[in-house]
Amino acid sequence: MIQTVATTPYDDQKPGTSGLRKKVPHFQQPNYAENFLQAIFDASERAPGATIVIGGDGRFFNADVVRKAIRMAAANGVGKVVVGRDGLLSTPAASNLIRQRKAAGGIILSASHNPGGPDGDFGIKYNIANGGPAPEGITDAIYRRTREITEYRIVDEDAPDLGTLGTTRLGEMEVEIVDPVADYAALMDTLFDFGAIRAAIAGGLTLRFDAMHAVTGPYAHEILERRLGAPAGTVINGTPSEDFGGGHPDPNVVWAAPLVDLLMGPTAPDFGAASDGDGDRNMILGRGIVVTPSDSLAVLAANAHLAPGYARGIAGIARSMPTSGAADRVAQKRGIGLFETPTGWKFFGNLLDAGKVTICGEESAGTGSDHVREKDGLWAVLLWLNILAVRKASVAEIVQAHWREFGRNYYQRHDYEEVDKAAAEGLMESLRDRLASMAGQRFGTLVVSQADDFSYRDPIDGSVSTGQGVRIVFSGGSRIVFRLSGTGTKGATLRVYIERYEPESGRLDMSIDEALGELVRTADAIGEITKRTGRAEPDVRT
Ligand code: G16
Repeated sequence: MIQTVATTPYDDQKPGTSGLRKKVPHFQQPNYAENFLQAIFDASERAPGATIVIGGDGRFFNADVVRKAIRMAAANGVGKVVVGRDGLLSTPAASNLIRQRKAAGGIILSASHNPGGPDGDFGIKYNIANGGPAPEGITDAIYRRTREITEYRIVDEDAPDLGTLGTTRLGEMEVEIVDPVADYAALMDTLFDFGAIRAAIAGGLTLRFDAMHAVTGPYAHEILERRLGAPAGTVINGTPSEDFGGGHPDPNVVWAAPLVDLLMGPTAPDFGAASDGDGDRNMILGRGIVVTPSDSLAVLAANAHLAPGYARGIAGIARSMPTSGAADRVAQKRGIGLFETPTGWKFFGNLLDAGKVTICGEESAGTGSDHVREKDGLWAVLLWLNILAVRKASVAEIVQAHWREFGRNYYQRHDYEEVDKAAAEGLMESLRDRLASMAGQRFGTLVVSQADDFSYRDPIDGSVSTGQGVRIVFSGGSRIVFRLSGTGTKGATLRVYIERYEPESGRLDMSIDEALGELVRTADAIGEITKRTGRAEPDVRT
């Protein structure tokens, strides 16, 4: 029986860079999750009887909200829901299922790389029929709906057991519980030369994959160990846990430090990788080297044709604005298009749908292609493995050869977390106020050549997104970018992105401090970071 439950709006349900993310206790307020879910059902378009995909990264509160979403879907005219067993679906696997099942959309429950548990973070995101995150027009409509909502609809029957595969009914709606891994693993098999990778592993290529107690564990066990023959133990922290083993499922040098230590140490395997809470981010390492996400994007774009799924070459590359220009050099040399978008995977969707780009990437550890409409951590791992298997060179040799051919974009991101919101906003506002007068100003040896606040006009649908980050470019091409994160759940996170391009063959092996030291000092001088935030050092450097 359908129940209509009276509710009152919350005023803070505006989706950020990637859906609505808040602390778990915040989400547990009466009707908080229900209001947002109802707003999704109300604001998104779907034909009567349409299919919806539902799943999440397994964090605390995931199964509760999966069950709620199923019961609300049944009360909102959805014809069928496809749900990952135990409520689990990695974000790229959800994107794939939406596409495979021709679903009208999907509800993905995740706060990505943010910590989980009863006091951790939770999130709800809506993806559209192409499998990608809803564009701003739809997230704005969802937000507007949350401001005026007066009731939500839910059936009073319980949701079926999430652990049992197969199809049942809930009211008028079909509920299909699927193996979360099967379709995704089959897709990977079509893109990569599993035979070549298996042969390389059998021939001695060693690897380690850290699933960080998050959703990619079952995917990595199936693909890396069972299908590609990597020995048991290759996948570590491979059982999803509700609080990610008490850690941050964030694949970077801070939160995946044990993996980094292993790859830098005397018993290092040839290849190391990690993924995040919902499986869309990746970190790539080789023996003695951490590959920055921006370099990884450039190397993958330059070598993708070595994998069967991309043998005909790639149409173009897209990167988010703060991502380094390393991929631009590949696009330029190969004569293919390069698109610079605001931060957020949702901005790649139109370009991918229009066939303008094949590979996309972001400095925030995201890379992916037109096989789905989300970034995809294991996809990046498998493309790297395919390249290693074909080129028979080490990760370090491949990266160094890449720098020799294209030059090196030295790059670092500095994060100042949980900064006072007003102070962070004041810092950005002050920068914006000074933009017009900045060109020509000298800081040490650096002279500003251009300064602006990035705005983007989508070349496909003409939509415009303004205020996407302050860019200060110096003569010679070095640059500093300032922006506030759209994924934090407490205070504000200031991100400062620092980049220097170096084409000289004798200068490809500088330390990061040597290459970027002056720019880092200049970022503080221009942004007045220490003065305004009270922070002398960033919390995280990636
Ligand atoms: C999300 C978005 C990415 C974005 C990242 C960081 O990733 O999908 O496109 O780059 O957040 O965004 P921000 O700098 O605003 O915090 P994820 O993995 O958190 O879903």
